[in-house]
Amino acid sequence: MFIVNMVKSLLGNLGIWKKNAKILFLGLDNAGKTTLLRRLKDDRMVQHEPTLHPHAEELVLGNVRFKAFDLGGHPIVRKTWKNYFPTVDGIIYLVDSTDQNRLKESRYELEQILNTAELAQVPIVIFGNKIDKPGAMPEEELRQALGINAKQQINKKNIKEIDGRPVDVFMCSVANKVGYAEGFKWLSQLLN
Ligand SMILES: Nc1nc2c(ncn2[C@@H]2O[C@H](COP(=O)(O)OP(=O)(O)O)[C@@H](O)[C@H]2O)c(=O)[nH]1
Ligand SMILES: [Mg+2]
Repeated sequence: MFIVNMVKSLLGNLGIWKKNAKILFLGLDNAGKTTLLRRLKDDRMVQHEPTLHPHAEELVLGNVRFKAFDLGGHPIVRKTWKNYFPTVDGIIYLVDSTDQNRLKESRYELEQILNTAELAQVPIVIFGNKIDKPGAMPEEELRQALGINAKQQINKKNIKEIDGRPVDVFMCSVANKVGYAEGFKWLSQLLN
C-alpha cells in the first residue's frame, strides 16, 4: 500500500537502518505533535509504544528516538527539553496554521530555539499543520507571521538557512497524511 510504503521510505530516509538519530518535536500544545508521533507509529517496525506524560512524550522506532514537548506558558518545560540538546540531530517545529490567536506565542517559542547557541547547527523543519481546515494560513503568510522570511538565506546547496542553520517551512496536514513526508525528506538529507 502506498501509505505504508511512504512511511517506510520516510523512516528509511531518516537513516533508521544505519544510525542513531534523535529528533525533537516542539511546538505549542495542540499543534499536532502527538498526532504526528502516532502517524509514525502506524508502521510495522514499531518497537515501543509512546510514553505519555502531560507535556512530553517519547517514541522509539528502530534506532530513531523521537521526543515531543509542549511549549508555551511553561518556562520549566523549556528547561526540560534543553537537557536533551547535546545529542539532538534535528528539530521538527509544529505550528497550527489555523490558530491566528497563538501565532505570536508560537513565534516567541521558535525564536527561543533559534537563539539557543547549543542548537546553532541543528536543522529545523517548521510544519505549518492543519492545512485541511478552513482558515489555514497560506505558507507565505505563515512565514511572515513567524518572521522567518526576512532572515532567510540560501546556501550553495540550495538549502534555506537562518544564520547558517538549515531552516525551512513545509505546509502539511498530519491528519490527512499530506505534506510532512517532504519535511522529513528535507531533514534526512541533512542528517549524516
Ligand atoms: N484538522 C486537523 N486536525 C489536526 C491535525 N493534526 C492534529 N489535529 C488535531 O489537533 C488537536 C491537537 O493535536 P495533538 O496531536 O494532540 O497536538 P499536540 O498538543 O501538539 O500533541 C487534536 O484534536 C488533533 O486531532 C491536522 O492535520 N488537521
Ligand atoms: Mg501532545
